[in-house]
Amino acid sequence: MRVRPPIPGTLRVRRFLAWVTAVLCAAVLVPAVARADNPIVQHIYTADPVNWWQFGGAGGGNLIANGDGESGTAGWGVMGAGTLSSNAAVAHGGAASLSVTGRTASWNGPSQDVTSKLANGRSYTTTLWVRSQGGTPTVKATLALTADGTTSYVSLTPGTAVNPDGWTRLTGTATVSWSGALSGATFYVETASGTDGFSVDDVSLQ
Ligand SMILES: [Ca+2]
Repeated sequence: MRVRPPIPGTLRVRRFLAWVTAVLCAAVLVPAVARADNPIVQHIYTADPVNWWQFGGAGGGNLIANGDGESGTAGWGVMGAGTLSSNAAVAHGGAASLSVTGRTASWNGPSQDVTSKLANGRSYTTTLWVRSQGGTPTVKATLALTADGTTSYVSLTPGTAVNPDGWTRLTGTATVSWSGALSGATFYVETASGTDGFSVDDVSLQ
């Protein structure tokens, strides 16, 4: 049986120093490699642009573009059937409102895509002014959310009767949340029933 020769003292010290050096090198080099190559670690060190709504905090502006209708129909569309136009004959504020005519279903009305502007789980306050072109329809603002292929509807304001003689204020607060990946979010104004034409002005969602 072979007996291991004793390790001389100087060699022991050298081995210890080599070990200490290796540990120190690893301590310095491993985080450096992680910073350079690991996207998760790198994310901590980079200043990515962050939007206020990602924090779900208070403040921020109106998510509805051209909510006052002073820029024609810019930013707006129609949910389903109907024709949207800028109406200078009636305005709650400024010089014009947005009018929808030719509706064929109660859910038709002025609409706007807000998909990229919402924060999951946040509370939103909606305010708008509505006036009918005839009749006294009950009007409400709704948010259609499509996530993971399923569409759900959030009531943003209670249904409120409006009339052609003046402007009626609609307002409400609702928590907006969804499960999975949000692929679409449409803000729109509709009636509880019927197809009366109506006008909206000073629309805000914030
Ligand atoms: Ca206006």
